Formats: sequence, structure tokens, C-alpha cells
Amino acid sequence: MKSALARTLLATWICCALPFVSQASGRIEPADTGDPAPATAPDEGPGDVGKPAPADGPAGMVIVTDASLVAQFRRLASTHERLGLVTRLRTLQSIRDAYPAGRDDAERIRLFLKDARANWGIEFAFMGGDEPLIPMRRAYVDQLPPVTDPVILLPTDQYYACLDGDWNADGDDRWGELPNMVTGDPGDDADVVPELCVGRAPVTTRQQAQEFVDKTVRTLERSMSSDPLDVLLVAGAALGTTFFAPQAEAAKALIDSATAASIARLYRYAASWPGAEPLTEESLLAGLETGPELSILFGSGGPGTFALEANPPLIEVPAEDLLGLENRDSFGHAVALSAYTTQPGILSIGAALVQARRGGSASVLGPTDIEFVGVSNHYIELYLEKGFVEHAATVGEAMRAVLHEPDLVQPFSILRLTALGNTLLGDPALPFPAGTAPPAAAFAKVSASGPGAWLDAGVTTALTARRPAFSRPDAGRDRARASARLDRATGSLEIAFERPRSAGSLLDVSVIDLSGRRVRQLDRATARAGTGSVSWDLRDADGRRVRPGLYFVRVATGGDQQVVRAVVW
Ligand SMILES: [Ca+2]
Ligand SMILES: [Ca+2]
Ligand SMILES: [Ca+2]
Repeated sequence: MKSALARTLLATWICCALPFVSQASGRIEPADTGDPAPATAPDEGPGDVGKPAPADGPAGMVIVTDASLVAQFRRLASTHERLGLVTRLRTLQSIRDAYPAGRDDAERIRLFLKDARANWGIEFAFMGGDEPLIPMRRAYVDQLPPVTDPVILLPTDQYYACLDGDWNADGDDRWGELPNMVTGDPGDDADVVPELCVGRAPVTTRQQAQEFVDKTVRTLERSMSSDPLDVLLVAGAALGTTFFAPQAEAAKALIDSATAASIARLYRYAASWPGAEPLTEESLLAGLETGPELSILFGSGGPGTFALEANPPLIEVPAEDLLGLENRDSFGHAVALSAYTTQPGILSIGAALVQARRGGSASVLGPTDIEFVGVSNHYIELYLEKGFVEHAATVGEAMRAVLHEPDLVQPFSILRLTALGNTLLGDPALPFPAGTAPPAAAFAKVSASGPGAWLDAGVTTALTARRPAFSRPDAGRDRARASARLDRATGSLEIAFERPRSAGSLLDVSVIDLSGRRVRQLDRATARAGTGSVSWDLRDADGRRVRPGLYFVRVATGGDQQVVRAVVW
């Protein structure tokens, strides 16, 4: 039996030999940010019992947790609620009661999520607990290249994100199988294109849950910074060369083109890369200790380790060493290519960063098992594009958008390892750390994708009226519509909107900043069908001109919303 690290190394090698050709990604519309109700009208909602029903009213997120952690996660739900995202909490215990026909607990949770999507309209699902409290599905991945074990039981939370189809259609004991021409196994009908944005808290005790919720709440409440985005890029070595540095350099180029960023680079064999500093355990910990808003770790790894040097003699950083980070003021997001970053049920690298009491990261995206470097690097490229170029508002939406890229959802096992294995540890509704778009880049990017953009002296406003990216069960009903234009005479943004026929629901037109905080409420009334308009003078609730940056003007009526993006400088 090969060691886990050896498996990673071998996979690394085969991807060198067979480089994955990345394709230019098509532009897609970002997804809705959820179905927030006005922040001033807290959701009463149903209790922790029964199945979701339309009469409960809409919700944007559900938290599924264990009865032992309810008090901690209820606090997180209240914070989201206060910031405008209606969030409901269910325990696995009540889901078991409501869905006795499920074949196991994971299927019961998925049945609940399907109902919550259909009847409440949720966009986000958050698993409030690691295994063994909240199970993760194992996908049966076979037909792998001979360098790996022939079959991998891949831990995947995408089972909870992809709600179509039957993940065990042939009724055996293997979930998410592809058809196998050799054995004649018909396979299952596993949907791998997500409807939901799913994250997971890597916690099992009340103490861990309390610390996790504290960190997440601080991150959600953090106000937007106008400073350059602090980024840490890490590139380990393999096969006796820098190996991962070109991928880190590509990430640097993308971030630099999209925002004002202060980027620290730690590379093995740094001398070959001007401006990069040598990567050692000490420099890695010191780099993380500065509290980067975004850390990207390229390198090999094993369960609970990150390898700085993956060829003998191995140099590995154990997850335990990350628990002691003390970058108290950091609420960053980390992305890792390294294998086993988010393996459930152990202290993985990702779990350690999220669990670190006085530092680390608020959220980590990475794989649960072995990785093929070329494919996973493509995943990271796409993920960064979704956030920096296409302005996905949250980490969960950026991740969901990646999995709508056709070249990642092909029915091949090495692609599925990456598409299904990448897992978000942390709250999926945390803002994507995209910094502030510089004027030139923002104008070019947004005007290329949106229906209109205007440039005026000192104020540029660009917008895209967002529509739901994915089909929903209620797609046929009327939806709110919004559009905007800049009034050149007054320098104000004029927002015109059409309210759906669901008369009687509350109308809320608000300006939201990147951190999810409401900057200004422009209109609030009991909505009746028809058209309306409101103007925004680019000032906050205290009458001050807003800082330069990206803002969202949200027109919400009941469970429906449209968002207009405005870049102000
Ligand atoms: Ca099966
Ligand atoms: Ca089968
Ligand atoms: Ca789907």
C-alpha cells in the first residue's frame, strides 16, 4: 500500500507528463446572493421541526448542525439575519425525524436541502460540524490512472450542493458511480453541477464551535478596507525543482490585473524568482502571521501536512503547527492546491487554519483527497477569475460558479476528483476577498459583461442587472427586475425597478458594500405590483460620500431580489 504522500507525488508526476490544457472560460453571470429579507424584519420562521414548506416564507441559507452545537450556530444565524440573509437552522436529529425514508443520514440531509431549495429558495447550505457529527458523502471514484489506488472513496460535500439525480440510482452500496464499460456496472445518476453553495465548519466540540462562530461573525461584521488587498502566495517544490512557482506567478498576474494588492511570495528555490522570498516553515508561519486577506498555497501534501519540499528529504509542515497562529486581527480566506487540505474527521491543514484560536483563516478551500496538479491548478485559476474578474460576491458563489464550467464537469474520474473533492471549510456566505477594483480594470471588466456602463468626471458607474443563474422550481413566477443609469446632471444613480405580482410583500431597496453591510436604505415600503424608481446620491446613511469600491444596490421584495452592481470612485 502506497503512502498517502507518495500517492500525491505520483499524481503530481503524471500531471507533469500529461499537462492539462486549460481552456478560456466562458463568461457567466454571477449567481444570486441569496434571498435576504429586509434586515430590519428578522425572520420568525418555522422551528427546528418538519419539512420546509412554502408557507414558512423564503430563506437564503440553512445551517445543518448537531443538537449539541445548536446554541453556537444559532448565534451565526442571527448575525446573517441581522446583515440581511435569512438563515434557518436545523439539527440532524430533526432531519432524521422528518425524512425517515432516507437511505442514510447524508441522504436525509440532501432530501431536506432539496425541499429547502424548492420551498424556501435557499442559495447557501452550511454544514455546522465535522464528521462524525455531520456526515460527508463518499463518492466511488474508479477508472483512475494506474499511478493511484484503483478506487478512491472520495469525501465530497458536493453531494449536498448538486441536488438533481439519484446519486445511487443502481441501488448498490456505492454512491456517485460512473458507468464502467469493463465491469458492465450501469453506474448512478450523480448530478455534479451544483445548485447550492455549500460550506462546512470543521468543528466537533462546543468550544471549537464557539471559537469558529466568533471568528466568522467578526469576519462578516468587518467593514470594507480601502487598503491594498494583502495576499500571500506560497509555492512548494517537487521533483527537485520549484515546480509550483509558475502557478503562483499566474495567480499573481491575475490578482494584480484586477485589484490593488500587496502580494508576498514565498517560494522554494526563490533565487530563480525575483522578488520572492525563500519558503521555509518559519517563513510560512511568519507569512500567515501577518494576517493575509487571501493566502494561496501551491504544493504537495498528505493527511494533516503541507509539503514545502515533496522530494526526499521531505520537508513538511504539520497541521498542529498552524493551530498556534496568532494573527488575531486576520479574517482571511485560504485556497490550497495541496492534497488532503480538507480531509474530514482529522486535523487537516484546512481544519487547523480554521480552528486556530487567535489567528489562521476564517475559511479554506481545498481538496479532501489526492489531487492531480494540472486539474486542480485549473480549478484555482477559475476560482480566482470568478472572484476577481466576474465579481462573485461570496466564496460559496465563486466555488459554485467554477463547477458550472463545462471542462470541469466532464464525466472523467480525474476531473471528478477535483470537481467533487474541493471542499469549502467555512461559511459559504463570507465575502470573496477581491479587494477594490482599480478604475481601469473595473471599468473594462464590468463594461464588457454588463448591459451598460458610464464614465463621468470622478464617478464611474457600471452595472449588470443580475438574473438567477440557475433554473429554480419557481422560475416561472414573476421576479423583481431592476436596472440603473447614471444621471449625469446630478451625479446620482437612478435605479428603476419592477415589482412582481406578489403584492403585500415588503419592498427593500438598499445599498450593500462588499462586506455585506448595508450602507444606505433607499426605499422601504409595502410593495404592490408595478414599477418604481429611486435615486442614490452615492452617499451613506450619514450623508458622507461612499468610499471608492464596488457596491450592490439590492431590490428585494419578499423572497425575490435583483442586484445592480455599481463601481464608485
Ligand atoms: Ca451505485
Ligand atoms: Ca454500481
Ligand atoms: Ca444540478
